[in-house]
Amino acid sequence: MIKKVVKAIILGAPGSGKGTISERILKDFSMKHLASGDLLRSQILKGTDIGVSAKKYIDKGQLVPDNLVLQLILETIQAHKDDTWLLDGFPRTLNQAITLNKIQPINFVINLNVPFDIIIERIKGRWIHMPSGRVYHTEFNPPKVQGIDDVTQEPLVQREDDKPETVRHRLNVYKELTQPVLDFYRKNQLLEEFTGNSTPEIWPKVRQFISTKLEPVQKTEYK
Ligand code: G5P
Ligand code: MG
Repeated sequence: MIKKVVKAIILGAPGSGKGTISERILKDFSMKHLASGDLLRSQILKGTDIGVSAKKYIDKGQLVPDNLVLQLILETIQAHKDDTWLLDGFPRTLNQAITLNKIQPINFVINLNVPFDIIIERIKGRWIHMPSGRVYHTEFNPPKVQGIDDVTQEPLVQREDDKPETVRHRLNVYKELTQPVLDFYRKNQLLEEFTGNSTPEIWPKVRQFISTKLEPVQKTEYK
């Protein structure tokens, strides 16, 4: 059944392509992108109290404590209560999932399943535009001009937590703390799993699935 207002979640290990697939979803469907990582990095850029506290955890590849993340996300959800949105990277702990469940019914949860060895390799080539969260890759999705954001012409940076040893730690944290979140949504029959080695392989299946829930606004062709 196609609904008017939809609340959806996209989950997956660090580097599984949540940001990349979300960008494609946003082009083809009318949704707001609420990404916990982008919201936290924006707090860091602004130098807020939450940003200063969160940076210590993010740079080490640890999860930011639930109380800080919940404060930020619940405020954001409240501000977008009448919108159709896609929540990226939240919830990441069972406690976050249970808290969200109490205040906001969710229509579906997409989980991206990409092998860890592929993730470790691809993250080495990631560059981002910090203020917007736009994501590039030196080979898979290069900017028009090397090191420069296509939209603002501002410089791109590599994330502090993308160092190989930190990425490995993030993947372990994911296995330990976020797998129970997947079980939670599986049990609630909300989880839709997409497995593959690349975004071109996964994206058409995600698009097809979302088309059963939301009317597409356009169809974008990708290489
Ligand atoms: P984030 O920002 O949520 P992660 O760790 O969940 O970070 P991340 O790293 O942002 O996830 P992603 O969005 O899943 O990864 O992946 P992506 O950026 O789209 O793709 C990765 C790279 O691969 C890109 O360069 C992309 O171009 C490339 N790529 C995509 N597809 C392909 C392909 O097919 N082929 C190739 N070759 N390349 C491809 O969270 C960061 C931190 O914030 C805190 C935590 O500290 C976390 O570690 N945080 C939270 N803490 C507590 N609770 C929460 N809910 C939190 N949310 C964030
Ligand atoms: Mg991301």
